[in-house]
Amino acid sequence: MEYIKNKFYQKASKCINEYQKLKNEHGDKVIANVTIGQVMTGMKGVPSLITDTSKLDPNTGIRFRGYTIPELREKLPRLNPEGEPLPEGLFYLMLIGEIPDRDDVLNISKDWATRAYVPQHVFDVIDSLPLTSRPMTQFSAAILSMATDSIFQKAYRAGVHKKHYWDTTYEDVMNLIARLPRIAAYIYRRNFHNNHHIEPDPRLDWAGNLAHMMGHDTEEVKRLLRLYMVVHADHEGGNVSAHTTHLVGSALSNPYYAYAAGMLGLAGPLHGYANQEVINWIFDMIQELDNDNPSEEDIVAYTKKTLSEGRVIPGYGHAVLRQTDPRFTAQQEFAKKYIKDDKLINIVNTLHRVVPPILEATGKVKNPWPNVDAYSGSLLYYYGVKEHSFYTVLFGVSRALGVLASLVMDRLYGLPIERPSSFPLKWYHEKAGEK
Ligand code: FAM
Repeated sequence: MEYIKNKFYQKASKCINEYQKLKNEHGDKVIANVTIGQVMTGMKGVPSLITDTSKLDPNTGIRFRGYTIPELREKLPRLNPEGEPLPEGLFYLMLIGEIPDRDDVLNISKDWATRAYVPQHVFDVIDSLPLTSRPMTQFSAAILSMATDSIFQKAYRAGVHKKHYWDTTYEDVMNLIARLPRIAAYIYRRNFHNNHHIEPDPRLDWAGNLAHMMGHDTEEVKRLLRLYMVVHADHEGGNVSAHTTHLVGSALSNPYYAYAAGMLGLAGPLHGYANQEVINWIFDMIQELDNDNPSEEDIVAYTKKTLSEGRVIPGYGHAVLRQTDPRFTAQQEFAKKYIKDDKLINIVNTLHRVVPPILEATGKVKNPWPNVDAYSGSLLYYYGVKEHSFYTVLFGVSRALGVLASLVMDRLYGLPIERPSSFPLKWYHEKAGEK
């Protein structure tokens, strides 16, 4: 499967010169001013990272190498005309910058199937954790334990030249991505199906195999997981999971360390844990109202009550987006197409109507619209993946595609260690002209 690696190098190596030219010839050019407000609100909008895989527009949402989600759903190869595109195709697009043909995608599926072997000690690490430990704790521990296999780390210690770092990073990244469905499914079956594990089927595609190993071996769940893996894969470079993976990787930590660190960020409730929180929050509402078919008025009242308790409404708001998230819309369209009438999905749709004006009325929420997490849990639940404490693991499996494709490029460009400056609060007071 050297073909994909060679193709990547052929295309991406041209950018090394562009990077060097910008650094050497235009290093002094000013591209932005930074305000105290930006520093005080999480550096939003400060251009400071290089990420080629995708770019987020506040109003139109994510584009992967220039393609919107509806364009991807139309153009990326799929297994059958009625299905969803394979995430393997999106990985190819993010890495190489071109829409793949069907053979390219099937080649990646095969490549990952041959790399999917998970060493026994990874299962031992998972099994050593109590069942009370969260699935994301088990997932990140499992990823970390695979660092024993890092080819990059071995090559670094052997003194390989820095211009070759990308090569062993690529190998680690492909191995890591290939193993994730097996690890995720193992955690799922361990926690929720009495440790009855299901062996991988190497003939299946990456997401299809995940559904199979989780025990949801239907075409419907495979189709849903293919969509899920595509829409969650990347959201430019500044979000917590992508930025953390890049930051840790910038110290030349091996890809297992870098991605495990990114996953610990994804596990936070303001980021990827929000997909679980949405379902937790809806179920708390149902329980409190003692009604699984709440009226619009009940939902409005519960939303306002949550806000009055100083809590956030999960699945709403975004640090960059200022419109409904197209990842939300893609899932909503999927639900419209395949699901006729479902109580949980009806609640999610009602929330979509009532929450934005309530958040807008607070006068402080910059984006009152739903994000990706507002829909994902209800779809999984509908199709029988009801164990919501597991949902962030699925988000994590998908997020590997974008953040690890970027890590290969970081190493190809030879990006340096990241090291912004920090100052005491007093310094900012002085800059503001205060004493
Ligand atoms: N419910 C209630 N208050 C909210 C809110 C929400 N959904 N979204 C923002 N706010 C508040 C926010 O807490 C802040 O309040 P204070 O000034 O009192 O601290 C104020 O509105 C201004 O925040 P912002 O500038 O609009 O948002 P941020 O850029 O600081 O934060 C989010 C962005 C996503 C962390 C925030 O909207 C939020 O907490 N949303 C709910 C959690 C969630 O759904 N996260 C998932 C995000 C996602 F797409 C992902 O990463 N998967």
